[in-house]
Parts: sequence; structure tokens; C-alpha cells
Amino acid sequence: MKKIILITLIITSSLQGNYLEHPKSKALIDELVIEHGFEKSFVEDVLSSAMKQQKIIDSISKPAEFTWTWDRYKNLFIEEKRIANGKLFIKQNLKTLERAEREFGVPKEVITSILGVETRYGKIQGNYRVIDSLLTLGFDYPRRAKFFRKELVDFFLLTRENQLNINQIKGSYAGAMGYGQFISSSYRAYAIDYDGDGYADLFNSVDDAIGSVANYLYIHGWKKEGEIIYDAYPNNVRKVFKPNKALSKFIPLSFNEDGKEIYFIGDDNFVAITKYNISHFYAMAIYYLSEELTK
Ligand SMILES: [Ca+2]
Repeated sequence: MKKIILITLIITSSLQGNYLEHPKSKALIDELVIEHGFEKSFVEDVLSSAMKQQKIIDSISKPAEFTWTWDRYKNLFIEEKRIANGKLFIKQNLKTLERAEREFGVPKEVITSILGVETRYGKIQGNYRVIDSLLTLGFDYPRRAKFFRKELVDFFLLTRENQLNINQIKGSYAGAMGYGQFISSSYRAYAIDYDGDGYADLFNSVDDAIGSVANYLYIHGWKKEGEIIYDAYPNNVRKVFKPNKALSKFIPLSFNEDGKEIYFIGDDNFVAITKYNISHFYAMAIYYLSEELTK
């Protein structure tokens, strides 16, 4: 009986994973120590306390953008509570939003919609330890391993640069963090200090979050006087897209909404939103919500 219990314990612990013993850990440790100057014992401690989580792999394998219908996606994000809280968010942060609009050209309703869709305006920033997410996906999810392995190194660098506790930072199952759910490389590249304390804090500073989202969209091609989408008719969509390559930056879109097919043309600013999250449903939801917030 004792023996059986012991075996069970061993199996359980190896399933949860102690990432220090993972075959891919040695190369990571070497890279962090040799190329980036981390203490070996520090990296080893972090890896030995990190856990593989099957839930993370299950979640990333079936994202809403690919498995849901547009109606279901739209109903989740464009609903009364999110609209009302968005209007309240604008009221409470009007000065900062107007400054971001002036400096980056991104309307306050669009910035607000991104924060609303990502985290309900900062309320739900994710409950996974980011170190667990990035090790699980970087080491044990072959389809996206290369991407997440790179984010993992960026996460070590980010937490060192910003003096964050690498073992405590939480985020989404995919390692996205803070109000605007920035992944580590985006945090390092596009997060800005917007409240003047000299430090970009996307977890606690709503001003920094607002400035950083606007900066991200601006750098990814947002045009001040540009459009997100145009309405289109099916014939028009074909006419515009097939013969005229000069217009190929536009994206033809059709969505089945409330039982009928609707047609749109995505412009520069639609493309900029997809750089935030590469999904047509996502960009469309941001557009719809931002329209509701202008009312
Ligand atoms: Ca700041």
C-alpha cells in the first residue's frame, strides 16, 4: 500500500513539472547566464519552482477567435455592462485619454475599448503565474514553442529591468500582463511612462496603460484621420479586391451577424488593431465597442 502511494506521488510531481529538470532547461540557463548576465542560482531557483499547467495548453489550443461564431464573440464583448463601465472609464480618465488622443491620434473610445475587451478596464488582469505560462508554452507546446521561448527570455529581462518579482507576476494563460495585456516583448518595446514617475507600470498605473496602448497602435500604423472599417456590399468587395492590387492593403471582411451576411472593408486602422491581437473578430469587436462608447 505504501509503495503505491509513493509511486502516485512521483507521477504527480513529474506531471506538474519541476522545470529545472526539463531537457530544454540547460540551454535556457546557459543563455540567460552567459548572454544576459543572470546569476545561475537565481535562474535555477525560478525554474525549479515553475509548474507545467495542462490548463494553459488546453486554453491556447482552442482560442475563442477560432472556435466561436461572430455572434457569440460579439455578445460577449459588446454588452451593457462593458459599455456602461467604458463610459465611466472615459469620464474618470478623460484628461489622460484626451492627451493620448492628441499625442498619438488614437481616439479615446478606441483606447478604452481595448482596455475593456482585454481586462474589463483593468479589473481582470489574469490569474496564471506568467513564469508557469511561458515555460509551459515555451517548452511543452511545440506548435508555438519558438515564440514563447523568446517571450520567456524577454520576461526574465523585463522583470529585471522593472524590478518585478518574477515568481509573483500574474497574467493570462498566454503570459499577457496588466491593463492592456502586453506580452513581455511588447511591454519592453512599447510600454511608456505616462504618469511621470519615470517607470512604465502596466499593472497599477491606468495612465501608463492608456499611453502604452496608444503608443502601441501609433507605432503599428494608426492613422489620425484614418478609418477602421467601411461598410461594403458583396459586389463592391469583389470589385475592389480582385482586380486592383493597389488597394490590397484593405481587408475584405464578411461576418455572419444575426443570421445575415454583412460586408466590410478594413482600412489602415483596422490593420493596426490586428497588430494588437491578430484576429478579425477582435478588431471588429474593438470597433463596435468604440462606436457604442461614442454614443
Ligand atoms: Ca509610470
